[in-house]
Amino acid sequence: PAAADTTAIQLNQVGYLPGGSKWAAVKDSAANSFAVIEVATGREVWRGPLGAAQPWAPAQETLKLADFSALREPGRYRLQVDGLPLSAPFVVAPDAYVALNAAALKFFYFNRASIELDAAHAGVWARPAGHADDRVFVHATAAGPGRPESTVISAPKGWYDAGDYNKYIVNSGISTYTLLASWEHFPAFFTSQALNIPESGNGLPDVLNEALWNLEWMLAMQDPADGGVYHKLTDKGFDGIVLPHRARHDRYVVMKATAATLDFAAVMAQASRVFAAFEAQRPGLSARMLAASRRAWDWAQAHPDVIYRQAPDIHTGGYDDGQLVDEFAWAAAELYVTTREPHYWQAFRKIAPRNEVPGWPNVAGLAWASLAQYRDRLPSPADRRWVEQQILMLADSFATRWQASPYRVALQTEDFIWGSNAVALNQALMLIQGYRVGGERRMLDAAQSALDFVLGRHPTGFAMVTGFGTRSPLHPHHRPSGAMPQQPPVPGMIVGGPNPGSGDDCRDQRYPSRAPAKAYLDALCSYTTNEIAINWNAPLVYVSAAVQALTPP
Ligand code: 9MR
Repeated sequence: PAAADTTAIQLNQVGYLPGGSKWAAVKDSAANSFAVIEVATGREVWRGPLGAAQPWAPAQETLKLADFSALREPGRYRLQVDGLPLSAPFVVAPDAYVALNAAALKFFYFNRASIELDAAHAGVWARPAGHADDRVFVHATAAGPGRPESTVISAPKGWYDAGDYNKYIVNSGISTYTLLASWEHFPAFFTSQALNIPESGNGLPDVLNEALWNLEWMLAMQDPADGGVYHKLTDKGFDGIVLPHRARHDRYVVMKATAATLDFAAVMAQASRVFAAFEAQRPGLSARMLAASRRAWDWAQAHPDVIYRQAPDIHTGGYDDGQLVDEFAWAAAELYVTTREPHYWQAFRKIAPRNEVPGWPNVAGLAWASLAQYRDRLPSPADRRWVEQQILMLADSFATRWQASPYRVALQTEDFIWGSNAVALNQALMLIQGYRVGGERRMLDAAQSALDFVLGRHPTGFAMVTGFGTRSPLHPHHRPSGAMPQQPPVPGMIVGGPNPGSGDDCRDQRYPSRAPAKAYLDALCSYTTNEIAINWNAPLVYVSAAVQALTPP
């Protein structure tokens, strides 16, 4: 039979929790009802009315919604609408997102630098070690009295950023934070998880084992002479589509800059409080991280406006951000929560930026999320109310948009930027903070909808995570996957998603649509819509764990 048309009836192709909300989007059709069919028996187990046809601007389409939230019985089903092909199959299961979460986290292992991926842990995606990064040159832009140009330093480990083989502190910051926050907010969920990574069983939960791989690299990116942090460790240009051990070019640490240094300070402060509970397994690590964080903070006080600028001989990712208030606020907030020293709280209060959806250039939301998590550490009840209000205001605005959206997502046309799938997930992450603070069910349901969106209730008909769902990306812009064309892509990777600014990265292949929510191409060349990245996978880890852990049975 022909491949299912996953665009006619769009739903979460991975599945739903018995107690979770369940929505599908149906291409405008004459039908006014839908049925849920059990796959094994062909039996109709549910019938309900379709909503009214409504246009959704980002996709330039008209859709009807099907709500089958009340279907709680575990099983394997399809949706049926007269005149349309059957939907992709999906499950209702109490552990619907457990395997997805594990794969999303294991992606970080697959993207590790400086280690061989052996068959015992990596299966068919085994590969030799790439980039030892033990002989890295100090670039002219990073030279200082202690480390003149061309000094050789060692900064191994860490994760490759994305489909490329470079390591960027700014993007590592938000990604590592998000994994550590997953642990801080849902420790029970992650305690029971076994990922089969080399460190599994060593007494640390695997989410922390994985985070530590990157934290150890980050520590090596701090200049011991003054506490400033290099912006990135990089080749001069991007590699071809080869496995990492074949990508042999000189590596450089480039320019100490304020955003990188503050992101480092924030994450090290957070990591310090997390690893304080594991002193027995990692003696001294927590204290070392806090000392590194304080030194980075001090460097940023003395160098408050060193904006990263790409040197003419460096052509890899920029991650340059000219707006640093949010980075200062985030570092101050994390340092306050960890140390409870009033001067950090004063520093935060003085500049407190508005709560907004997080992304690598805007980390304000991360500060608010940590302050909310530890609001019992705030100096006064008024401070506590202030933080709760900031969390609830943003979450409420997303929940309101979700409710009013004919497609049941908070995303609007302007949210379809590079990495739009992660915009949806980071909105969900902030909705979850709202749910955790205020307990309003619609905030959890709206977060669930964002997960549905990236898992197939998506106008492209794709479940946007490799290896999951009926129709998922087969050609992500990911060098290891592209270099092993005989294997399916590395599993558990979320691709960037629709990006109407996609331009001409694929000269020989056409984007099927320029509608903001549909400008997506499953092709290796499409780095603007089909790349993968650590900062997109991290909120997939967070949100899938949160929805799994928080949804009532
Ligand atoms: O995610 C980044 C996006 O916000 C920027 O618009 C884009 C262009 O600068 O870069 C994206 O990040 C890429 C990085 O620069 C290099 N590694 C791959 C990243 C994902 O595409």
